Amino acid sequence: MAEKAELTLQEALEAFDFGAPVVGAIRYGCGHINDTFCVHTQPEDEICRRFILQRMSAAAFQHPDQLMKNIIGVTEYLGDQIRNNGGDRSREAMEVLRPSSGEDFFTDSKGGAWRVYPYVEGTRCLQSADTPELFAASGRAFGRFQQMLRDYPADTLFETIPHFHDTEDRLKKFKAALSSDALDRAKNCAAEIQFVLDREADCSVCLSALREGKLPLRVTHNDTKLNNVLMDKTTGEGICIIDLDTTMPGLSVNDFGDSIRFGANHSAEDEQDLSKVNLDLSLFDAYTQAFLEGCGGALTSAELDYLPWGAKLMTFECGMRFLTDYLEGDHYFATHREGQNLDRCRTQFKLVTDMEAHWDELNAIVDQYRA
Ligand code: ADP
Ligand code: GN1
Ligand code: MG
Repeated sequence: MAEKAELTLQEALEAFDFGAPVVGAIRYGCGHINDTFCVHTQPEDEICRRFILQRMSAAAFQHPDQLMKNIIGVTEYLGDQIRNNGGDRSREAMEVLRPSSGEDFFTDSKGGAWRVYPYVEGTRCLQSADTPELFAASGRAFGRFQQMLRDYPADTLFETIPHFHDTEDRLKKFKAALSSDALDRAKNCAAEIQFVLDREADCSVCLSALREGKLPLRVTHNDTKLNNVLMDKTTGEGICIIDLDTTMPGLSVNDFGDSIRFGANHSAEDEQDLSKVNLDLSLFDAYTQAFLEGCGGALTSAELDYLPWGAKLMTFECGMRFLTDYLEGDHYFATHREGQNLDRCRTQFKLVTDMEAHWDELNAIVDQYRA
C-alpha cells in the first residue's frame, strides 16, 4: 500500500519554484488514480496563482520517467500547433512545470514521483453532463485532440500501462483474481462474475478487428471521461484535455467509447440505486455528432462501424477492472468506502445491458452521421 501523499507533500512543495510563496495546498478533484493537490501561491500585488501538484500513482505507473517523457512530448507538440493556429497555449494545452533540479519530475524520500502543471483558470471540470450541449462540447474537444495528434510520431511514445485497453488481457487478469479470491469476496458478486463469463467472446471483437487490419492504430488519449477535459466557464467549450497519462497508441473507438461509458447517463459511476443508471440515447447522439466533427472526418468507415462496440467494450472492460480490483482488495482505484468498486462495477454492467438492449438504435445513430 502506498504511503499517504501528505507525508511527503511538503518535500514536494519545496522541490518546485512556483514563482511566489505557497500559501496552501489542498486535495483536489475526483480522479481515481493520482494524488492531486491544488497549490495556492500569492504573488506580490497580484491575485493568487494556482498550480496542480500530483503524486503519480505507483500502483498504476511503473515508469514515471517514461510517463513524463510522453507528456512533455505531447504537450509541447500540442502547444506548437495551438500557437501556430493563433490559439491560447496557456489555456488549451497542459504545460509541465519542472522541479528546480531541472529534471522532468521530483522523486521524494520515499520514492514517490511528483509533477506540477499550472492550473488552467476560467475552466470547470464536470462530473456529469449537465446538458447535451456540454457533453457535445467535450466530444468535440476529444475528437480534436485525436485529430491534432494524427501525425505525432507514435513510435516515440512509451506504453505507460502495458495492455491498458487489451480487453482479452483484462479478462485473464480478472480470472486470475477470481481463482485466487484472496479476500473471499467472490461470494458477494456471483451475478457480476457470471455477467463477465457470459461475455468472454466479446472481449476479442475490437482486438480482432485491429489484428485483421480493419481498425487502424492511432495516437489516442485512452481515458476520455468527462472529468478529463476542462470546459471554459463562460463559453462552455471544451478547451483543454488533461490527464494525459495514458496517451499512447490505441483505438479511436475506445476514446469514443470511454466517454460514452462515463457521460451518456445521468448517474454517478458508483450509484447504488441501479434504477437511476440508464443509457441516455440523446446524449449518445449528441456526443457522436460532436466527436466525429472534432475528428474532422478522419475516421474510416470501419471505425464508424465499430463505435457502438467501442462504447460497449470500454464499459464492459471498466466494469471488469472494477470487479478485479474489488476481488484483489481495492489496490488500484481510489476508494472512499467499502464496496465502492463493486458498486462501480454494477453501474457499468447495467449500462452494458442497456447498450445491448438498444444496439440497433446505437448503430442507427452512428449511421446518421456518416458523411
Ligand atoms: P487522475 O489521473 O487521478 O484522474 P487527473 O490528472 O485527471 O488525475 O487530475 C484530477 C483532477 O484535477 C481533474 O479531474 C481536474 O479536476 C483537476 N486538474 C488536473 N489538472 C488540472 C489543470 N491543469 N488545471 C485545472 N484543473 C486540473
Ligand atoms: C481512471 O485517472 P482517472 O480517474 O481519470 C482510470 C481509467 C478508468 C477510470 C474509471 C490510468 O481514470 O482507465 O476508466 O478511472 N485511469 C487509469 O473512472 O487507470
Ligand atoms: Mg482524471
